[in-house]
Amino acid sequence: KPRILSGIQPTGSLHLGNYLGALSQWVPMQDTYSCNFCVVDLHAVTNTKDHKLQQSSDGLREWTLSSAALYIAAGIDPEKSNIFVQSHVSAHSELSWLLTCTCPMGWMDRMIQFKEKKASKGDNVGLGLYSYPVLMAADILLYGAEKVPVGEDQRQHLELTRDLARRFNDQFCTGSQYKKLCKSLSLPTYPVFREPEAMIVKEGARVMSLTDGTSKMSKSDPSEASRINVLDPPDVIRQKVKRCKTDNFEGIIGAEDRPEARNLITIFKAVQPDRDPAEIEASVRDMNWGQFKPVLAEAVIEHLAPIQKRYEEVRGEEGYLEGVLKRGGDRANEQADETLKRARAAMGFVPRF
Ligand code: AQP
Repeated sequence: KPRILSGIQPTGSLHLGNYLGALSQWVPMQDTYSCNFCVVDLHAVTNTKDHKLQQSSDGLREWTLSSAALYIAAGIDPEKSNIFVQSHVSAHSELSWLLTCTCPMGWMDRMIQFKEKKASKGDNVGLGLYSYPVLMAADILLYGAEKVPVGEDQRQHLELTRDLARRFNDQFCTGSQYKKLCKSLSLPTYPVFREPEAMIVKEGARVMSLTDGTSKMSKSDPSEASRINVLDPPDVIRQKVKRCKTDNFEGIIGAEDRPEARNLITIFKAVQPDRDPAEIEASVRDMNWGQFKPVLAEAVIEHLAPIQKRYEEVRGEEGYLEGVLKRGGDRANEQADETLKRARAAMGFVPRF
């Protein structure tokens, strides 16, 4: 089966955007692909001091475990897919350094996401955030992933991954020397890295903030009211939906330029995947906001209920989650070490005695 790799940063409690845009999209991939889903905690620490993560390392620990448990609760099956924590596989950090040393500064200076974050955070951005795309490249290349499910905003980072793979292969994996070396170490002679392809997640899966329909729902938004967390209790969901931003147009469907309305309808459809989208629209077309909001809240609550229940079971069963992460980490280490060993050898590091 072709390999896939994806992950979420444990920078907070996972929200409806992470669930609809990532987790729920991963679930059906398990039947077609050999999947690696990791909790990317090394990426999470690239956030600098204005971020809530800095308030306590307990936060990182808890969000890492709760994210992994939510992967399972949302339908990622540890028997089919490999679930692990990024920092449990030290090859990610090491390959990231090797790639950092082959990456021209100019390539990094072009990264749009860093420019945007720097513009909004000023001096609060750290070196880790700058070199984050190289760590992401290491994540992908270690497992020889053929496809990477990414949002449109990550497309440039995936292009960088392809460029880094090609540059490394061209620089270190051609010529008779390389082949001779591989043979002497009993390693395969084909180039170390596979160039991955983007699997762009469909546009409808983008969930916007409840307080501003033009910016995406995000863990790092300082306002709790801006997002629905997957683990929010029903009353909290009702309150958040009740208070969310709307507009003064009549009816909740129609007219192009209505970001909040569009977002709420998108959510309403996404949490009822078994219903026909046209029929869903027809059922709420004549409602006003006061009528629609409770209906929306109940649909979200109903959709999340089984996930929340499963989450409690996963967290409640002593040793279960740890066992899943241990097995996942062991399998990931095995695959990653293989690639790292070849990358080290190709660059000229003396093999371990
Ligand atoms: N609002 C969203 N709508 C749809 N998909 C989303 N994702 C995130 N927000 C939305 C998807 O979730 C996956 C993991 O994201 P991440 O945690 O690695 O980073 P992010 O995209 O930066 O997510 P957040 O929630 O906004 O986190 P912070 O605030 O820490 O930066 C990705 O597949 C992403 O597309």
